[in-house]
Amino acid sequence: MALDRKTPNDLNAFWMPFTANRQFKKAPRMFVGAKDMHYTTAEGRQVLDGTAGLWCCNAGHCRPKISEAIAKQAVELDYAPAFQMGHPAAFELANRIIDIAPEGMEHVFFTNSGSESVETALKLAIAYHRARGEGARTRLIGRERGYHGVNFGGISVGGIVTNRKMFGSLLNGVDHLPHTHLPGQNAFSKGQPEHGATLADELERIVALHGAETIAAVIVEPMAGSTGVLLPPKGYLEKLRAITQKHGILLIFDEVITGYGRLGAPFAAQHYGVTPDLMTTAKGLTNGVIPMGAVLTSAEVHDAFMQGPEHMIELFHGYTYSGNPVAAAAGLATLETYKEEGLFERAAELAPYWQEALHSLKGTRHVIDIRNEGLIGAVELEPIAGEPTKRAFSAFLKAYEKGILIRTTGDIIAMSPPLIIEKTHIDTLIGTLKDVLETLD
Ligand code: PXG
Repeated sequence: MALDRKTPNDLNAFWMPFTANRQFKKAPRMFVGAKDMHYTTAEGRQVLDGTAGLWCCNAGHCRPKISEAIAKQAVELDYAPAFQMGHPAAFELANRIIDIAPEGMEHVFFTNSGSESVETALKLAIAYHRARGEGARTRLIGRERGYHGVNFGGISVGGIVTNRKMFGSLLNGVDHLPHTHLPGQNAFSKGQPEHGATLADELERIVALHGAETIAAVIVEPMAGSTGVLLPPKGYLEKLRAITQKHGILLIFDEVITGYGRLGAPFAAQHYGVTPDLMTTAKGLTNGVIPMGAVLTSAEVHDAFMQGPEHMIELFHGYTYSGNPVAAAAGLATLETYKEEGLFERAAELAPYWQEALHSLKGTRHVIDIRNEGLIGAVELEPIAGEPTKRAFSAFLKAYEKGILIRTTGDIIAMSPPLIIEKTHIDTLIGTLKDVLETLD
């Protein structure tokens, strides 16, 4: 008998990522379709996408231009070896990314995910110094509450305790800056908070402790998404840039969430006016449709490797699917869609409306902080005493029942809708969330 593909016969085999598997499998939530701003559930309900999938479907769902480009590429050139061979789409996509990147970013290394972009950037940083004769620069500096994917380098520089503590001793030679969350001083700030720029000075303390000549790179999310939307205090990123520059340390911006228009500029680097040496990206690069990531580097980083005999491989790193043709086609069609529809500008235009809608939740039951930037928002809830995360997760379930998709981390609700969102959708999203919170225990 043919399987009804909308209701799999058994949920047991698939070990789901970052999911309460046992709970999910007792009461599964399945999407079977999507179009523009909405998902369709297996029961045939429409759910408004308040999160762009997982912060990735910036152009909304099932956009014909992207789907058609993928189909066309799959019948024309399905796969080409990524090492020692090329195909045009990957070169073209690299150029289109550089077209929208901050000045100074000149090269692109393709990966398949944000996590791989992070590993690639960390390896590039260490290898860059070695190539220049500074092989002692091996230390990597991350930040508390930072999220840089789930591979060993990423969780080592990352600062989310639950993602680290199960997995042994991690990379050595890593240190962390303090996080920038100062609720006592900054609660309910609209956009960048006023207080906390001096937290960047902690980098000077770390440099003094270890010696600049042992530090390869500092990696931060310019705006920390996954941990629950923590914005850089005014002046903070500028200070990080100045201190890293002063000590010859590379600055890596992890733009996996902030890249491709989420803040209203192509990248957070432009939004905040601070240019790093390397940038990690993924997600919105292909609208989330085909897995792909990209690391952007300055000419200085790239050129340090371009020495020695020309027949020699310069960098012993790469993936079977680096620059995969179908992914590259998806990336090209995605960037074209963003451009044709002016979606980054649209995000910038909608940001003030989004901000006011979000902050209208101030005073709603359980709400202890609201944070926003571009088309990102977070609503932090007072945790239930002794039961952290439970209140926000109940809100998530209730919101889903009422037809909106939100994300939760800890007791923080995060939202990051597709950039095609209309004001009426914002009203529905925030209005429904208000109802959910007012009726929540
Ligand atoms: N860096 C950053 C800054 C990220 O946000 C990654 C790296 C890893 O990307 P991959 O493609 O390997 O997952 C991310 C991913 C959430 C959520 O709801 C956030 C991410 C992924 C899934 C859920 O906060 N961020």
